[in-house]
Formats: sequence, C-alpha cells, structure tokens
Amino acid sequence: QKLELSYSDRAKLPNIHPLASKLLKVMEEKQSNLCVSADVTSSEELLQLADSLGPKICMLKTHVDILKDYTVAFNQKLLALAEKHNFLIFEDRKFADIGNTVKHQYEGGLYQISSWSHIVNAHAVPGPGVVKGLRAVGKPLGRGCLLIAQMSSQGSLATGEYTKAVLKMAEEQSDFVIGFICGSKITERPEFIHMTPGVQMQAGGDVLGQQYTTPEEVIHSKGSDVIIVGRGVLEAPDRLKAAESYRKSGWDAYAKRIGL
Ligand code: 5FU
Repeated sequence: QKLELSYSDRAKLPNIHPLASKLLKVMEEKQSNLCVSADVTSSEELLQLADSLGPKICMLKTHVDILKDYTVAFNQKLLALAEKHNFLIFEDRKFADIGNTVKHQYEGGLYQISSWSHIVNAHAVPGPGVVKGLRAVGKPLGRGCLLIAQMSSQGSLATGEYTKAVLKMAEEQSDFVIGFICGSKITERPEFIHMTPGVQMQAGGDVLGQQYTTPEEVIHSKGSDVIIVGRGVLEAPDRLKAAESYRKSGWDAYAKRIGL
C-alpha cells in the first residue's frame, strides 16, 4: 500500500493555500470530511441545520438562490454559526461567464457572495478568465475557489480531456484555486483538495440524473478528500444521526486509506 499524507501533514505543506490549510486543519480537528449540502428553501431552516449539524461537519454547502426568504441578515447569522462551530461555508454558485461578469456576480447583486462564503466554485468552460475575475474579488478577502472537473450527474460532458484541461487551469492559478469538484482524485498534488458530491449510503440515483456512490467508495477507493451529502442527510428521519453516520463512514474510509 502506498504511503499517503494525512490531512494535517497536507495542511503544513509549504505551498498550500491558507484557506486549504485551514480546511484540512478543521477536518483533522473535527475528524470530519463531511460537507453537508444544505439544500433547503427556508433561511430559518438552513440556520437551524447549520447550528445543529455544525459540530459534525467541516463545511456547509449552500445554494443561496433557492432561499425563498433571503435577507442580508441571513449571511451574517450563517457566518456567526460557521465561527461558532468551526466550519467553512461553500456557496455552490458554479460561476460560468466571462471574468468581468463573474466579478459582479461574486461581489454584488442581491447576495454579495464574496462577503460571506469562504469557498465558491466555477465551471472551466469560459477559459481561465473566469478564475481571474473571481480572483480579483476573492483573493484580497482570503477566499478560495474550486473548479468543476467532473460532475456526478448522468451524461456529464466534464470527462476525459476536459477534466485534464481543468486540472491544468487549476495548476496555473493555484494562488486562488484550492481544489476540485470531482468524482475521484484527478491529481497527485497534495495541495489540491478533492470534493465529491453524489454521495449516499446506498449507491443508486434519483429520477433527474443524479448518481450516488458510497462514502467508503468515494474516500477509500476513489481517493477523494471530502464527501458532499445533501438528501442523504436532509431526508433522513433524524438528520443529526444521519450526519454522524456519514461523518463516521467518511472518516473511517480516510483512516483506512492512509493506514491509520
Ligand atoms: F457539481 C455538482 C455535481 O456534480 N453534483 C451535485 O450533486 C454539484 N452537486 C450538488 O451537490 C447539487 O447541486 C446538490 O446541491 C448537491 C447534491 O445533493 P444530493 O441531495 O446529495 O443529491
């Protein structure tokens, strides 16, 4: 079995992005590689989720544009909960336009994402300008970005040569890109963090093309770092219990991978 760096070893690498380092430290401290995808439509419910599941997660993923009752106060409350429970916020905005437009979308508009979200993501389709635009806003704030290298949905076009080109784009802008959304590890560079959506305890899918893999498969076999779980937790009869079982599964798979 080949020797692999632990999350805490990677947090100390000389070329690691400070935000990636912070995330890896949080993961080690909380023994959690679980990111809960808080796909609910009420702000109150989202905040309540963040407060109750906070201790179990390294990161909370949002889709702020699905909230039916968004207010500016919501951001600040979410940020306070992230501090209280020591997790990072990842707004899954999937920016995909020219640099000048994404700059406005990231900083301004109704949501002012850059002011509260530690991590955002982008499609590589527009070329490197999308990252340059986001970086102009996010870098001074200490934010970081994930590039979408692969998707969990059936028939995704982000495969093969496209995925390789995404990796190259990330390597060229590693002062702002901290990792990937992907189905499996796509690079041996330990500074990059791999995060995988489409995770449930049972493999399978939904009726709209989502495809699920188990935590064990994602972390141990595919070599990803973070599991992103939405409905696996949200639709469970006891969300806290479900989050704990995903945390434990993900962590056990990691421990097995690095030979702990
Ligand atoms: F980039 C991606 C992807 O490839 N697949 C995804 O499922 C993002 N996602 C998000 O992860 C999606 O928008 C949901 O917010 C979440 C998965 O939710 P689920 O309920 O666990 O299927």
